[in-house]
Amino acid sequence: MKEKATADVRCYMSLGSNMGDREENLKTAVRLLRDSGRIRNIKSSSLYETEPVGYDDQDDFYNICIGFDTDLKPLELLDLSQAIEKELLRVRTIKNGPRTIDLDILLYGDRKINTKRLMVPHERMFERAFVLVPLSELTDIDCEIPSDKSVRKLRKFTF
Ligand code: PH2
Ligand code: MG
Ligand code: MG
Repeated sequence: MKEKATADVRCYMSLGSNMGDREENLKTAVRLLRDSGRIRNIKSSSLYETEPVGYDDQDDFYNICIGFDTDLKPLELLDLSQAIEKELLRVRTIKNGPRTIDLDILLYGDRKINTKRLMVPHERMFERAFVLVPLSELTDIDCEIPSDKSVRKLRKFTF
């Protein structure tokens, strides 16, 4: 019997960069997600410049959020994200510190996932304006947006 294809799930991700060519890093990451062939109908928020949250002594970030459909399972999506971070030469040094690229899974359909490797919804997303402001361009989110750090809309983001 032919195996039934897995249905696509709508997911949301936050992407950030504060090292090197920030916009190009975001573009490369989104293209690599698309070129995996497992991610469809990608819609991006505008591009934002944002003050660092958590660890202050670093450059401002460029942040976007994207929404897409995928047949990847949550941990497969995490593996793909981490492979892309590796490809863009992300080196993990300081926690919350500078990075060429960071891809965080925010929402995976309406699933709640609580494993050692992956928490969905993302555990800190509701404390972060740099996530919530771009995300609110893509989907209705009913929550308060913190205003302690600046989140400045720059322009439309194309990849
Ligand atoms: N990512 C962090 C910590 N702080 N601040 C901003 N503005 N943007 C980020 O993407 C970001 C951050 C950890 O991943
Ligand atoms: Mg992050
Ligand atoms: Mg991360």
